Amino acid sequence: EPIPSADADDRLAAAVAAAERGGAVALDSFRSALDVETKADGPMDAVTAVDRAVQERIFESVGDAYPDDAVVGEEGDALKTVPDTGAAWVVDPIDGTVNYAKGNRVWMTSIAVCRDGEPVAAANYAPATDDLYVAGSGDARRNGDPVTVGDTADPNALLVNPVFGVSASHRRELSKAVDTVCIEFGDVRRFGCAQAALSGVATGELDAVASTVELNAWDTAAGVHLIRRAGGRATDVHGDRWRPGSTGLIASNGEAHDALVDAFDPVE
Ligand code: 2AM
Ligand code: CA
Ligand code: CA
Ligand code: CA
Repeated sequence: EPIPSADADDRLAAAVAAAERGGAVALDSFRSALDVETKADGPMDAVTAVDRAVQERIFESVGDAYPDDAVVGEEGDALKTVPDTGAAWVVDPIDGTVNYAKGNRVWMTSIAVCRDGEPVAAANYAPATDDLYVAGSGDARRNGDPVTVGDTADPNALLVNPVFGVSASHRRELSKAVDTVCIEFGDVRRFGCAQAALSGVATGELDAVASTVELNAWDTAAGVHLIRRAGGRATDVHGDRWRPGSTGLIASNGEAHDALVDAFDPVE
């Protein structure tokens, strides 16, 4: 584990404030009539004007507090990758837009702070249920209470979220990953919100997530930091320590991590 930088906890406070402000903007329009637009990957790759408004609100909040930090975000022409040096904020204004647009409560406003390319603070806020998951240099917490990953070790008892989205370009990867869980592990859970699944691993609601496809930092960094601070493990698809830009993500309670890597590693 890298030693989190001394300023991680100052930025965590600002990240929580920004996630709550952005989340409030999203909650205002939750379960109202929305114009849902389709992005490059088809109908499951959705976006609304609310996604953009939330990102704007968060960027404003972060820019006021830390004007010299880099800011990465899913929407618009924001920076898309985490720089290798310095402090960078990684923002997913609404993670789980399809759930959000359908009125399903499982969506989050996600913010990670990275230092030299490694997440050091995280705030995942689920406005519809008012659940807040945070971690800086200390314990991961849900609504203020310390949380730890679960202790399920038997592969046949693991609840696994295979892949996050179902983009047009990754249908086959999803079906293979679901197959792998059904055959080698306990059962499938698909939250429809990457950060909710990762937050769930940090609290023991879920045992693992497994993605073999390339992921963006806003779908991963905050949740990976929460899992690490909760005692779990996060690697790429080959079992090497996860970093933004890694290929795939296996994140788990740590108990059956090697079995997960073996099962999902595309090199058979
Ligand atoms: P999003 O809601 O921010 O787009 C379920 O679809 C999960 O996968 C969500 O967390 C979603 O994030 C994420 N995801 C990432 N890339 C996606 C894509 N190309 N298509 C659909 N979902 C995607
Ligand atoms: Ca999206
Ligand atoms: Ca997302
Ligand atoms: Ca999003």
